[in-house]
Amino acid sequence: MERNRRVNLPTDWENLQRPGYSPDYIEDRFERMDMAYAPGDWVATAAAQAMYRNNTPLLAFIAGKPEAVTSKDHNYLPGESVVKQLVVINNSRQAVDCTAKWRFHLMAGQGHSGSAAAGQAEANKTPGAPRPRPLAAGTAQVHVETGRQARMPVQIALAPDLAPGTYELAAIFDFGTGQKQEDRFAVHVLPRPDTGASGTLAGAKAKVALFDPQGQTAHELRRLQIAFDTLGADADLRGYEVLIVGKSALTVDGPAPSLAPVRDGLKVLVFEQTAEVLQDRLGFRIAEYGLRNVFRRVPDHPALAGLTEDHLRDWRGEATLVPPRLKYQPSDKYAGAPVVRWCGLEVPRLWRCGNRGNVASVLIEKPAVGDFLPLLDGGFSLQYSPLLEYREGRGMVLFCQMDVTGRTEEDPAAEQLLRNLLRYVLESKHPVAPQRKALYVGGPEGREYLRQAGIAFAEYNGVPLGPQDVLIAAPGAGEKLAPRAAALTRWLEAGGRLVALELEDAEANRFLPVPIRTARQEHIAAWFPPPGRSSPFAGIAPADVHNRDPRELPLLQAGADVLGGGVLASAAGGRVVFCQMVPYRFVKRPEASPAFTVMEEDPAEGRASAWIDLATVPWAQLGQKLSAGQVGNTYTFSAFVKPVGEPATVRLEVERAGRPWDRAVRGQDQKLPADQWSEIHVTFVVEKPYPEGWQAYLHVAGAEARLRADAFRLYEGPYIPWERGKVPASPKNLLANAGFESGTASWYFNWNTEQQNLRKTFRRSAFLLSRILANCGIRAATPLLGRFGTPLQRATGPSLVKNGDFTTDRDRDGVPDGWLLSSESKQASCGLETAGPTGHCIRITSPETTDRRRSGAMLAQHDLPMRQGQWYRVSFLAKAEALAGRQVLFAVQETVRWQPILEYQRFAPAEQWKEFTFLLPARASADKNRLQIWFEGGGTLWLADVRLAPCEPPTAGRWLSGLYLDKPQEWDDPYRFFRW
Ligand SMILES: [Ca+2]
Ligand SMILES: [Ca+2]
Repeated sequence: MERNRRVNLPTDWENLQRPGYSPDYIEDRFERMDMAYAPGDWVATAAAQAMYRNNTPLLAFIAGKPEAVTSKDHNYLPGESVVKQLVVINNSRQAVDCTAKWRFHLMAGQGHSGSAAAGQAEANKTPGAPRPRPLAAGTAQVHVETGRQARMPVQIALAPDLAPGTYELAAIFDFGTGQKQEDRFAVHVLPRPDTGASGTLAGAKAKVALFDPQGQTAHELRRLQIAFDTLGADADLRGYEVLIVGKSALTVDGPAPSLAPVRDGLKVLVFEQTAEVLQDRLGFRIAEYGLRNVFRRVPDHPALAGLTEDHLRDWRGEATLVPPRLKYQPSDKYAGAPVVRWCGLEVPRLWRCGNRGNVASVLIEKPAVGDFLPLLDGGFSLQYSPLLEYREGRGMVLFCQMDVTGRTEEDPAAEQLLRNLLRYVLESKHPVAPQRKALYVGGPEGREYLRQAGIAFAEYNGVPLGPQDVLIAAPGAGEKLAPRAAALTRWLEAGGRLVALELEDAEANRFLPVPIRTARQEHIAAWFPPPGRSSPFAGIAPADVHNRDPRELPLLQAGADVLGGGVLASAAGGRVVFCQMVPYRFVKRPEASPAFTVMEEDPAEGRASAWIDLATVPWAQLGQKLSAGQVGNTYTFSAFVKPVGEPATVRLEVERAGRPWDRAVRGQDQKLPADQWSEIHVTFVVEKPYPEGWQAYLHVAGAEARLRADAFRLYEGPYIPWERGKVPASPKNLLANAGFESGTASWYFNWNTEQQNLRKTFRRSAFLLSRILANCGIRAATPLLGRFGTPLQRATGPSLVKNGDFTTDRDRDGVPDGWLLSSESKQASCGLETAGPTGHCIRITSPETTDRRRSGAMLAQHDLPMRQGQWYRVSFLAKAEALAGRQVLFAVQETVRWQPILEYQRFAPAEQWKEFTFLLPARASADKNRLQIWFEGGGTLWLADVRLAPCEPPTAGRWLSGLYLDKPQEWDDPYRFFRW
């Protein structure tokens, strides 16, 4: 059908005078099912089909085993039993009889390998094809009353000699009503790990060290008969070829070995670490999500031997890296919704309910700096990797965030992956390729980007290249390289590598050995199968070339092996690589965010001037609200503006400070030259009253504009030029703080939205380029190795709380030294106990009462001096019993005027001990402060180890530097829950 085709409607002359609309034609339709086209024009998507299939009055399907009906266990070993249930749900208005016939057979249309999806598609395409011989079959009959459901167990014993491959459990449900339903479930049988190619690991000769305070990984290694030495954090790693870092071995602030020996060839296998460690200690951006499927990015990598995408989903049992329930703080900002800290930012998050079937609980965002090869990826936009190989010097660190260790049930694919990983690091036949030297030739943008990305490079100046050199050629390179085309050809044949960025054929063909053809065409997205390990594009996903800001690029058409529709290509046996989408065309200053500040620097007038950075914002307004001028009078609005770095487009406007926001004047857009002060002005007559007042502002257009502004004037009368350095002769300025000498006071800075499409495309293409260069042997240095051995200091000073561990009570009255207990109720009491995680705690009890406000209890300590703007880390352990009010409050109050210094915080202790931490800025400076923890109503609260210590701002952390080029913002967290 032709969408949005114009359809003329006949004129209904007879009824022309009737009320209501009488449309002449239909053209642009609001394309919603109830508003456009005929119902038959709409085709159900896969999601709609799933809705139809699962939302009829009768529903029958294959479900998980009785202990876990939602489980999707599908990876099995020969000799195991597959246990499922056939579930029949009767939501209809009558009782039904259902006959379920099931059979288990080798998946049609495939041998003992290949994907289930392909096999299923094949089976669906050929309904007449003979069905494979069933290996097991059965029939069950059930009577289900209306509103009830029935579950019929199915158990299939897999023969001990069953060939590995994809099998299928198929069930047909025949209801007495004549309705039939069908369901299929793919079962993947993997080879026994102790047979065939994946035999024992005991023969590995490498000398292995293990750092594993938790001991879960040691248990796995012993089970696999791998010899290792258990080392402490300060051990000397010399003499070891492999270091294994056990699951959860690292903590944020605890000791761990330094990984500097990696540069000399040490191989490190890091098993599952917590989100906190990966983010706070190692500086990764992470996603803690609980993925149940991931994708192969380098399918022929030895770590993935014998595993397909089918095996990498819905693992048996539960993962144990993260607790089954989300750890969060209830947020006052988001109406009590859970918030977590992601990159130091408070972001709302949905609750988590269990880890069943998880294959990767905490994933690492693919870094844009350093040689990181994702072997698997998953999560939002496939931006995260749960299996990431990092190379530096002659060694490597392999991060395994796949949930292979300590599952509640074993999964054969998890076991296969574990053995693959160990074999890969224990065998010495996978040396890390040496680093090469980079030279750059081309325009300034590429050079600036390489600098930002930390790539060490030299300028290409025409000297002969060595076979280990990599030449990065960007637009502008043709001039320099054309005279040396013959030498370049010889160099490429000798082993040289050339990375061509955004080159068009006219320029490239001046120096390349093979002529290419490019065409400027719009590029949005492309799909290609994951490149192999030896490809110059190894580790790159279609998602990395997804352009969220569609535009024309010089796509490769001919003369090279094209990937992704020509956005990538290689020639000369992979020695020439083309990358036509580069990050710096989307964002040039990735660390910038929209900003308005006042600086005592480079003023047009006085000492201070305003500084504006638009980052990716398309436009912004810097202005003031003021009373409107007199009708009939003439006014002039002017300002000094100095674009920085690049010219900027600005205009002046005065508008009504309320609906309909109509303008008193709108100046012309003016493109001002870079790096010099210009005065712009607009003179206008007030033609009508503006009772709401005016908003007078400078409008700045164009992402990434940066400028200074100063000496605004809005005054009655015609324009009077202001010579800088002289006192202006103009009449009274209606603007306050017009020269920013009092900081940002009186000014507002409005901007609409950052262009997330640019930010996201930058992020992905930055990884893309980093990966292409790394595949050529060009690696940016990162601080990663040093961070392993460098614990994070959480607090920057000692705790201000005296006797916070509740060890002393000299007068033995039950109230610990330095603390006070207060309550409206005389029966409230407290006492010290030698119990709890630290061995000492305080118990606070308030009697039950009908009047909650007349009871409850408060534990307080006075005289904690605090400084405005300083961040404090508050931490304590707590548990409670029978708290009528459920919640407990924490605050620090200043006791002269009773203002909160640290904002009120709520927490809900449970019957088990739990640690609570809050990171809070002091709202004022004061010495007479009272720390207070209190609850209303009856109940008992236990507290231990109360600390309050100055700390670094939570927004400052290792994730800000070293591994990524852009600064994280709240909206960069794709798992932010945005309903509040
Ligand atoms: Ca000034
Ligand atoms: Ca006492």
